[in-house]
Amino acid sequence: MTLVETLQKTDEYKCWLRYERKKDLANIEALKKIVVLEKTEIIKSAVEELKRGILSITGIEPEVIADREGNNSAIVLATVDSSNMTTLNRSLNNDGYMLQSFTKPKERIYLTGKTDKGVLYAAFHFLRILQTNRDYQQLDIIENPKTQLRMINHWDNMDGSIERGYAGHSIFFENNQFILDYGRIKDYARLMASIGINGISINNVNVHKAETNLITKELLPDVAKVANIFRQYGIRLFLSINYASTIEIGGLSTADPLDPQVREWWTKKTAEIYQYIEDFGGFVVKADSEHRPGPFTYNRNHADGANMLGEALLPFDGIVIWRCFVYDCLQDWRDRTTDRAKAAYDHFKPLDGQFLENVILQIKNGPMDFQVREPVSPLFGAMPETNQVLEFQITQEYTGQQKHLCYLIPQWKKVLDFDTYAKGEGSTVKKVVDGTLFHYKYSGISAVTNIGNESSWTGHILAQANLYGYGRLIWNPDLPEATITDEWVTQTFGKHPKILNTVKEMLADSWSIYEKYTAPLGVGWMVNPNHHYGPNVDGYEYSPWGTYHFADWKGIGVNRTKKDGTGYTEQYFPENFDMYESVETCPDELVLFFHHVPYTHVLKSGTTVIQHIYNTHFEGVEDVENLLESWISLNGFVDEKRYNDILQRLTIQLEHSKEWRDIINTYFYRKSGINDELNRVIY
Ligand code: GCV
Repeated sequence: MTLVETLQKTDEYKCWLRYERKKDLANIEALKKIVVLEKTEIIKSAVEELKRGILSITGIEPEVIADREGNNSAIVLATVDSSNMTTLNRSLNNDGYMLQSFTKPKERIYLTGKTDKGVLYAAFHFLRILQTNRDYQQLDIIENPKTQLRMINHWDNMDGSIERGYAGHSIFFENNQFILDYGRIKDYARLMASIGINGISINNVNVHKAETNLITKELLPDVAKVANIFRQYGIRLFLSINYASTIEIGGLSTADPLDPQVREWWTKKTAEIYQYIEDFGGFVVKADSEHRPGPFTYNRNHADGANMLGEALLPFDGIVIWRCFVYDCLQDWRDRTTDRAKAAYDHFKPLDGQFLENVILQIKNGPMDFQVREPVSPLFGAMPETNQVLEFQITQEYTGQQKHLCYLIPQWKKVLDFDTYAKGEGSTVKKVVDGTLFHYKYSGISAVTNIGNESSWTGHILAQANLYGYGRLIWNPDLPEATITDEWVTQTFGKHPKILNTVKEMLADSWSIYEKYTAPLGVGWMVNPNHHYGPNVDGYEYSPWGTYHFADWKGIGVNRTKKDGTGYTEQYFPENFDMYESVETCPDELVLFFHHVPYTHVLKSGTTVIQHIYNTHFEGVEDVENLLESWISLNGFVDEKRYNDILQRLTIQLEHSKEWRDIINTYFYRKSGINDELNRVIY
């Protein structure tokens, strides 16, 4: 048995596609036959998945038959065209589908997609209904994804390592070669398609020498093999490229985007890529940031750089995803007007309207870098003439590195629901990135994945909830958190109410618990240099001139006001500017992100800043103790392997949360000289 075949038998590997046996579904006539009205590669995947799922859930091995007349009870798979239901076209967008069931005269379940991709999504939806015990006999559902580009970014390097990866090595690369473990890549594609992902970039945005070669004829055949698997699941493959490829592998002496030779090189290179991969998605680019090359070297701007690539991709319907995470990591903050938070807006806002139609700007959710708590980036909504994509981080770089439990759906929902006021009230981020606010040609949501080659994919088994939840949330940003969590827990652990209620509660509180013992009131960055794990108040590597929190003996926080600070608040539309500019109206949770205040400043909660720091750090540890107890109460309800695995992580979390508590409390006690009102022991 191969390694992947062994893994395929384990619950942790199957994630939410466990297809647990349900006795009450053992004798359903409609599940015994599958009628297929159109055959494409993607519909073949849908049939295969239905067969696998139904066999596992019911014990029935469905037979695939041709039956246009409807004489049999069956599941019927069709596209709108093949089923002649053309009126449906008006109700469905490209990836949309309909689920309908009838009990008379025969039991028929129709899974109808606008395209074959819709059929595949409908098949996964139907299996979800069976897995979560919902009524499959009364189906009348129309589903359209609200987000057009639903993307996953890998930060995988060709040596097999993963930048900010906490679940083992890459599933694609090892020793500067492709692994081409088709079984694993296919299972990955199944997991991703089941939550609606339609684009995956497979390599790190920091493109080193080895990954630069991915677009050479030596490696493109292997890239194409991965793309072929993805295609069967409706996923387009993207590559991160080295902006200076013309120099690194093209034999030119420049990467100037306006140089005709450079442009010609990219045009030819892009055409070559499409010879290998006909549906290649396009390029993801990190330029002029953290030592990456970019157009600045040639006194060109980011529109010049992105448009050069856009032009090369345009004839093939490819797109450029150009990241806005552009800042000078060696910036000296001592003048107190320089502010990393301002960088993305300062670089990109003036370029609005100058990008080609197939260029999309990818913007991190916050202005800094995936901290536990940040305000929403003011760039959302600020560029009506430029396609925008939102970037989240599923991998838990600053949120516990998959050793700590931190369910990120509540954080992401807050971002998506944030009102930018770009076109008056109701201009939420979700409306910017679903393209409806400004009628973008391309828009969507991306995230850095948390998977690796460990048996559970995500290291911490409960971190699978972040991956699942990400896909479900971006399909429909209005889905309630509770719905997503219920679905995930039930599919992952079964339907026992004790498991459901306990795990749901643990997940729901986990982000705020993590915040309590790590990052008070919007302060981030108090982590060890480079690997970013564990407490170190002044540790972050890009703060050589001091700290990112500006704490001294009198107070703490960064003054980002227009009045006398860095002026960052000005980047927001007036309603949000007003809210953040005044310490009176700024929400407590972000007060130290926007204001420098004395330790004795009284928060809206009624406590002083210093007392809040002490309290939350003590509370945070107590909360982790409760998480651990909750999990222990599930002993016997969850299989031993997964139970012990999670137990072990929560035990580490408890130990490390104490370290956070002690280091942070001691630091601020020594700095401020103010005692804890409750006289608890602060080392
Ligand atoms: C891929 C942060 C991370 C880097 C990452 C960078 C980015 O700075 O620490 O590892 O690089 O973000 O998003 O490009």
